[in-house]
Amino acid sequence: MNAKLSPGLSHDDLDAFWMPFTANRQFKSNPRLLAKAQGMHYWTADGREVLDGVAGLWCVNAGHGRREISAAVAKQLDTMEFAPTFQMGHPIAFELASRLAGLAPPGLDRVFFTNSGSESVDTALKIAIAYQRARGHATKTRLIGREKGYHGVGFGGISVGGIVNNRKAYSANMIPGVDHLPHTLDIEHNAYSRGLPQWGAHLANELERLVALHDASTIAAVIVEPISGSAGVILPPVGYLKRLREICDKHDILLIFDEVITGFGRVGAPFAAQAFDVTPDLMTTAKGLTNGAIPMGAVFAHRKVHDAFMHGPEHLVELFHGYTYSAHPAACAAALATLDIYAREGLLTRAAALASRWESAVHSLKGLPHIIDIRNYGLIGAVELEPRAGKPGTRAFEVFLKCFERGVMVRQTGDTIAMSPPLIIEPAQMGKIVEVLAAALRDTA
Ligand code: PXG
Repeated sequence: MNAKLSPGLSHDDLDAFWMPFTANRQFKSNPRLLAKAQGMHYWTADGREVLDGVAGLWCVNAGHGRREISAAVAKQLDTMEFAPTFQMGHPIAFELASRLAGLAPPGLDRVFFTNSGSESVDTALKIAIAYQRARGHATKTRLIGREKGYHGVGFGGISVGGIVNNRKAYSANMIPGVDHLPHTLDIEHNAYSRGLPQWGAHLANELERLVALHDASTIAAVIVEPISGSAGVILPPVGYLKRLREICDKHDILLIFDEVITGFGRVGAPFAAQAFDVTPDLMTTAKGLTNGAIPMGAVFAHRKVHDAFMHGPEHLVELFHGYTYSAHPAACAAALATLDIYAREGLLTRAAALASRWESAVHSLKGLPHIIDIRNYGLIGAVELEPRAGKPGTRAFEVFLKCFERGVMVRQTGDTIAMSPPLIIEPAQMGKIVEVLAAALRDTA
C-alpha cells in the first residue's frame, strides 16, 4: 500500500506516529485524515466536506478557521514568542486572568494556567491538598472522585477518574488515598429524559457514607464533572450537585468541578457552575479556552483558597507548582482573541437559546434501531445503543464510521454516540447531524 494519502504522505509514512486513544493498527489500515477546516466543517485529505458534530474534540466552540485567533497568535509570536512566568511575568497573562475572573462564578477569581485539561486536574488536586495543609488541616489529604469520571490521563486524574480501561494497567500505581462516589447514569429510571433527569439526587448522599467511612478530617476534596463527557454524557440528576455542595460545606471539604468540556458555553452559560447555580471552590478548564487553537488550560480558584497560601514570608514561593508553558504568550493571545469572539457573538449563552431545538432534534431519533436511551443538555447530545453481545463498543464504532463516510463527524465512546457541535451551529446543521446518524443507525446490524 503505497498510494498517496495526501501530498507527501503515503501509507508507509503512518508508522511513526503512535496515536493517542486510537486503535492504531485499524486506523492505519483505513486512515481518516482531516486536512482543512472552516466554520462548521472539516475537509478530508481527499477533499470531502465533513460537518463537525463534536467541535473537534469538544473544544472548537466558536467554529473553525477563526482568523482573529490565528492573527493574534501570529502577532504575539512575532512580538515575543516566549516569556517565563516563574518569578517573571508578561502583560497579557495578567490581562487574560482578569478577563477570565470576570466570567467565572462569584469568588472564583484567581487563575492558575496550565497547558491541558489533564494538567488542570492535577493542578487542582494539588492545590486542594496544599490548601488544607496551608490552613493547618494537614490530615485532609484524601480525594473523592466518581465512577465513570474522566479527569484526563495524569496519575492524579486517572486515580480520581473512574474509567476502567484508563486505570487497569496502573492499578498498583494509583495515587493513594482516593475513593469514589457512584456514577449517576441510570437508564432504568431515567431513559429518554429531556435535559436533567429527575431521578437520582439521592446518589449525592453517598458522600455522607464515604465521610462516615473515612472521616471528614481525612478528606481534602471531591472532584466531579458537572456533566461527564468521555464516559458517554452522564447528566447530574436535578438537585444532585446542590446536595454535593451542601455535604462538602457541612464537612469542610473542597468541591472541584472539572469543567474541561462544560466550560466556555457548552451548556448555555459560561460555566456549568452558573447553569446549575452551584459554585465549586476550584474549577478546571481547558479546550474551549482557546477554541482549541493553542493548547491551554486554566484552574479557577476561589479567593479563599488562594488567600490561604498568602501567609508566611513574602519572599518565599507559596505554591511549588507550575509549568514552563503556564500562560504561554501565544496561548494567552489565542485565549484573549477567543474570549473576544465569544463576547461579540454571544456564544457563551447561545447554547441556552438553541437547547430546545437541539433537544427536539436528538430526541427525534427515538425508536430507531438499537437505541436504548437519548440524553441531552445545552449543546450536548448522546445516543446510547444496545451493545452487541460479547462485543461492546463495536456497534457504536461502526455507526461512527458510517456517519463519517456520510459527511458527519460524531464521537463514539463505548456504546454511546456523543455529539457536541460548535456553538455557532445553525438549526439546518442540527437536522443534518440527526439525519445522517439516523441513516447510519438504520444501516447498522
Ligand atoms: N477533564 C475532563 C472532564 C475532560 O473531558 C480532560 C479532563 C483532559 O483534558 P486533556 O486536555 O488533557 O485531554 C478531559 C478531556 C471525548 C473526549 O470524546 C473527551 C476528552 C478528551 C478526548 C476525548 O469525550 N476530554
